[in-house]
Amino acid sequence: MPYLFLRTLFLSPTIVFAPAWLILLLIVNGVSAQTTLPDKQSLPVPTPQQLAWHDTEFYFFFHFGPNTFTNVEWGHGTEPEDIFNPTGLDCDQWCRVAKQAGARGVVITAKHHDGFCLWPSQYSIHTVRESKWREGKGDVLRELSEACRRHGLKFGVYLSPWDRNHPQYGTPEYNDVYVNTLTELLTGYGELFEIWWDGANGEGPNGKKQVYDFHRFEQVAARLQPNAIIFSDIGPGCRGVGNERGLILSETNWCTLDTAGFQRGLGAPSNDTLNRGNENGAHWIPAECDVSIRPGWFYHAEEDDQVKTPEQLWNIYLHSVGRGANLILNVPPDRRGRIHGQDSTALVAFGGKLQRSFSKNLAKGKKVITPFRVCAFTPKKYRSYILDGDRATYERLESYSGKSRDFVEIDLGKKRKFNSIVLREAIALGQNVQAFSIEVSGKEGWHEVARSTTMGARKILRFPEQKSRKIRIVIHVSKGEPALSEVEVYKI
Ligand code: FUL
Repeated sequence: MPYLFLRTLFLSPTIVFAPAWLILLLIVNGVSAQTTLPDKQSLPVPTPQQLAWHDTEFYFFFHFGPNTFTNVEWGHGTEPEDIFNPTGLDCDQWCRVAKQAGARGVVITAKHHDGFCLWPSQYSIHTVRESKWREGKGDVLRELSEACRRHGLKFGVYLSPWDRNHPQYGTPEYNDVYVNTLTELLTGYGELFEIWWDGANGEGPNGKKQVYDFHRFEQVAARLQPNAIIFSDIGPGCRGVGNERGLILSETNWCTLDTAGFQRGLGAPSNDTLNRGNENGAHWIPAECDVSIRPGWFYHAEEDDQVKTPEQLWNIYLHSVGRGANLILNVPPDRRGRIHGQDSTALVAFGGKLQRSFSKNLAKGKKVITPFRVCAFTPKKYRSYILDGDRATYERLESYSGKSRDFVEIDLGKKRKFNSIVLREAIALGQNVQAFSIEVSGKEGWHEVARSTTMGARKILRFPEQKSRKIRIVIHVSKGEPALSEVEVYKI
């Protein structure tokens, strides 16, 4: 039997979701859905929270704080609080730009290395409360989290462990301070989708470095925001990619990573390993690509003419989201507390390109042709779960032998022009595909138009324009039975 349908991504053994003809087929073949479920115990799989995070795909990063006003990237922690004084903070404008760019969430630097808190923390005297801004009554996190809710964006926080201001930094008590500030963030601003931990570990005001109690921080986060994904070099929720250019550098991107013996910061795996992941890594720790729309992370007026163009952003998107990673794009608000016109113009154009590119899926609702007939009950053509536009359904290529060229064939109904394919592996079952190609039927038979290694959460493949009715996704090497949740075909 070449394919088995299961409507659910979780490994439920139930067959109540299967179509009636399939149930009949299973009975006739003497196969139960239960016995055909994959034996994936040894393959790492994402948690439901990580699956939701994969779906978030692209979100904004906001670096905002005293550095915005002092024109530096790393504040010293000695800046007077009054320096922080945005003249027209407008978090709704940030969210509008994020939405128009196609982002699904935002993460803000609640506290950067200078220790200044964008909320009135009880555990610091270096906060918005000590500034003149809004007469010390302001709270950037409150305004942004509420704006996110209004605009349907997910909300997350960056809380730098390195703190160049706090007098207790460098002592064991600082870990309590960090836990307390983390607790304020995790309990005061609604549901968070991501918590961002920077690996930087420099000296504090007393010249000492801190030994961070990350284990305790993780426990607090898991208890207070169980749905939040923790970013750091080595997770546990998602990993950095070893560069701050927003790129997965090769075709290969495994969502799995080995972390034993590694630490955050200087003790992290090599940049190459972070970029590609470990093919047989023990943990599901997928890649998140971070990059700024400007050369710096914070706003600097002299960089107004160095904002990335829509084309550059598109290229970054193809090399991050298009290679199975998530993209966190930094868009630093200016001294007014607004996104500068140069940035918003580029972002709106990029968002339009994104929207247009993926609006007409030529394969949606079309037919998959089974490579061979199984029995009298299998329709030769059937409506497929990989073409239904629903990422929660999938099909497994059960005939996969590990040796032969097993493929899925798609019939677009009539000849169409296309130049891009988007594939989604059913990663809830783990990441299996190691090598695959795309073939298109032409006058002289089938010819290859693209070839790649891993597939993962999302793979965008571009190739010269084709005009054809039929497409094959050929699996060359896979750890186990390949399972696809979506195949989309576009003319971009
Ligand atoms: C780095 C920090 O040192 C930068 O200032 C920035 O926040 C970037 C996202 O992470 O490690």
